[in-house]
Amino acid sequence: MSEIAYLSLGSNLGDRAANLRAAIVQLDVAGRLLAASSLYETQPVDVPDQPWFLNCIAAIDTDQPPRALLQLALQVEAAMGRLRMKDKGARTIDIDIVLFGNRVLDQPGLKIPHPAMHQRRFVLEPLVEIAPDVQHPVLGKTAKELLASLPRGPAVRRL
Ligand code: PH2
Ligand code: MG
Ligand code: MG
Repeated sequence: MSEIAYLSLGSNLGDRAANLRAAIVQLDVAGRLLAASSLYETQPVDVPDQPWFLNCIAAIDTDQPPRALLQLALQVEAAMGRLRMKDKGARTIDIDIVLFGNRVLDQPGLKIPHPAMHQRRFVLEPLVEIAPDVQHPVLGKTAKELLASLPRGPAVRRL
């Protein structure tokens, strides 16, 4: 049985929009693309001293188990020449699994839902654009509800 996974993509080096689009195309090895949000220009969080990001969300219908999907996402990052210079620092492409059906996983290197997704406007705004009613399986709230309860924070602007 296939499941719907929501991936958060981010880029803040090089041609950011081209990087996001290329990553979405390459993710077809992982499943069928159901929807991709608009691109959002976002102020960096956690490590503020780096270029602004473009972020988006892709929804894919996948037969892969979560660990295999993670491996495919990491392979796409590597194929696109991602270098990990600094934790949470600038990168050509970052692909994170934010939701995977209603699964809850806490394994080394693989936490689903993504542990910070409900606090990040750069995740929730594009997620609400394509899936306002998707449920967070631990918090029991929809993406729309999570976004509505966020305090004001770093800037997120839909392009
Ligand atoms: N990713 C991070 C850290 N900070 N800030 C924004 N705006 N967008 C990101 O994708 C992002 C971030 C770690 O992966
Ligand atoms: Mg990330
Ligand atoms: Mg990542």
